[in-house]
Order: sequence, then structure tokens, then C-alpha cells
Amino acid sequence: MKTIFSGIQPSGVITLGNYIGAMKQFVELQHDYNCYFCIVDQHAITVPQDRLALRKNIRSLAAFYLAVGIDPNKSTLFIQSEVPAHAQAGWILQCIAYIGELERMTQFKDKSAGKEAVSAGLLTYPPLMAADILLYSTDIVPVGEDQKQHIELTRDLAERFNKRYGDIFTIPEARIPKIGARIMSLTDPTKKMSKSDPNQKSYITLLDDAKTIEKKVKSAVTDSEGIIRYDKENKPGVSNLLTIYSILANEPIEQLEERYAGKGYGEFKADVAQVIIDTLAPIQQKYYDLMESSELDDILDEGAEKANRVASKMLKKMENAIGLGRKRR
Ligand code: ATP
Ligand code: LTN
Repeated sequence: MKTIFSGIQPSGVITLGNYIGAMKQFVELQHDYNCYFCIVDQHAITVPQDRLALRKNIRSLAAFYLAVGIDPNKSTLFIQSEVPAHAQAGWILQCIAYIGELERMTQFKDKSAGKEAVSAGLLTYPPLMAADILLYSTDIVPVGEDQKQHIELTRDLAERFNKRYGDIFTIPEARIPKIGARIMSLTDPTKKMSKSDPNQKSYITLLDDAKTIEKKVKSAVTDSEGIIRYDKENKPGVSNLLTIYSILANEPIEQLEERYAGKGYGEFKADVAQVIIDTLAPIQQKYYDLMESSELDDILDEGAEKANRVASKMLKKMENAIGLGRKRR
């Protein structure tokens, strides 16, 4: 069975973008692959985080993984900082990576732009992500479009390591959904929807209630043409809403265009909001039940134990290949 690894940062409440671009795939893939899903808290601290909020977001993300349908009997769910091999392997891969290639990462450029104090961790984030992936001999990494460049760098680092020190890493591949790989911001449909966007109106979180969802969709930026058709270049706002509707209702975009021919944005937006509300209601119900239970801690303990077993073996292989430490008897 092939192996899948993916991670999400506990940097805020999960958005509809995270759900459509990443989590929805995870749930479908877990039946056919050996899956590891990680709460990448060490990645989250590359930008400032409030201590209490971070703790809360970690637990909340774990509950979301389960609420959307990750089955702990099929998949391994764990917290990155509870598996020390990630940081250790991340260090080794930092020593394989070149500063120039890290500076070229668009996520680094975006997140550091205009900031006075940028942490070194923001620059060395991709080798840590490479460690996450390579420690589990991952074949496939399901992610949204924005992570493609990081997976390409992971492949480069793995190939460089293999060439220098011997073939120990599997070269992973990104798996990016054909539609929904980049859900856009509701307030600026030329930017991706992001949970750390300072404008809360730009995203829908998986915990938003019906009224909030209605309001946010109603005020989503569109255009003045008044026609509901998919045209990403000229109508990014309407195209984004069509994408969301199509994926959540499982209906082709062309069919939606036909149904809404001659109808106005008001009616269309009300229906988009309803589809989102209907999708999120059962997830929210499960989420709140899980947050109350102790089941969550048992699952995370078991996940960390399994991940530690697998990851520490690969870390040893890496250290042996390079010549770190002593030869084990
Ligand atoms: P942050 O704003 O803190 O950087 P984020 O919302 O971009 O976070 P991540 O934790 O970095 O989310 O991403 C988790 C997964 O969700 C990744 O696979 C990423 O590609 C995917 N993803 C994030 N935003 C979107 C989006 N707008 N559309 C589709 N997929 C997305
Ligand atoms: N960089 C990713 C989160 C992430 C990840 C990973 C995704 C960290 N480690 C390993 C896939 C595999 C992000 O910002 N979305």
C-alpha cells in the first residue's frame, strides 16, 4: 500500500479553503492508502502565535480532522512537536538546502513582505516540511495549489541527499485537486482564502454559524456584469463561488451555469450560502461532541506513538548515512 502524508497548521480555525483544497481529499484517500495526517504546530510558530490560542487551535484542528471523517483506525493522526524526529531531520535537511532556493519560495516572500522582523524559521520552513514528508517514505502528498513549490523543493532535497549519501528517501509526488485547489478570498478574489488573513470577512471557517455564512457570502466581491458564468480571469469572484458550490453540492459547473441563467447574484449567493451551511452543520455537530470527549487525547497519544516508531527509524538511517554520532552496536 502506498503512503500518504499531509499537514495543516494550527494557525487559526480551519477555513472552507483548507477543507476543499486539502481535508476533503484526505477523507477520500484514507481507504486506499497508508495515511499520516499531522497537526504541524512547529510550522505555525514561524510567525508569532499567542500561547493560549495556539494550544486551543491544536486541539481544535485534531477535532476537525476527525469531524470531517478521518478515521483513526485507518489513518495516523498526530501532533508534529510530539515526534522529535521531525525537528531533528529538519535540521539535517536545512544543511542540505541552499539559502538561495529557500529565498525563492513564494510563501516565504509573501509572508515576509513588508515585515520588519522575520524569523529565521520562516525561511527554513521548507526543509522542516521536507522532513515531515520524507520521514515516512511518503509516495503522495495531497495539498492545495499553494504548496506545489514546497513539494518540488522536497523532491530536490531528497534527490540531493540520495545522491550524496545513498538511496534512502522515496521521492514524493504532490496530489493537487483538479478543481478547488485554490479557493479565493471572498473580499479579494485574486488572493487565496487564508485562515491567517486579518480580515475575517475574507474567509469562512468551519465553525461559522448560518447567519455569519449568509452575511459573508452575501457581501462576497463579484462584478457588475450580472451573469453567472465561470470565467476565472474576468469574473474571479463569481467563478470562486461557482467552484465552492460545484464541489460541495457535487454538481458540474456547467450545470450550475444553466440553472442560474437569467437569474441574479442575490438568489445565487443565497443558494451558495445554503450549500455551505448544509455541508458544515454535521461537521460542526461532530466537532463539538469531540471537543467534549477524552477520545481525542487517546487518538493523539496513539498517533504520536506510531509516528515516533516510524520516524525515528528513518532518522537513524539518515544519521548513519551522513556519519552523525557513533556506529550502533
Ligand atoms: P496560513 O494562512 O496560516 O498560512 P492556510 O489557511 O494557508 O494557513 P495551511 O495550514 O497552510 O492553511 O494549509 C493546509 C492545507 O490547506 C494545505 O494543503 C493548503 O494547500 C490547503 N489550502 C490552504 N488554503 C487553501 C485555499 N484557499 N484553497 C485550497 N486549498 C487551500
Ligand atoms: N506547508 C504546509 C503545511 C505542511 C505540510 C507538511 C503539508 C507542513 N508540513 C507536509 C503537506 C505535507 C502549508 O503551509 N499548508
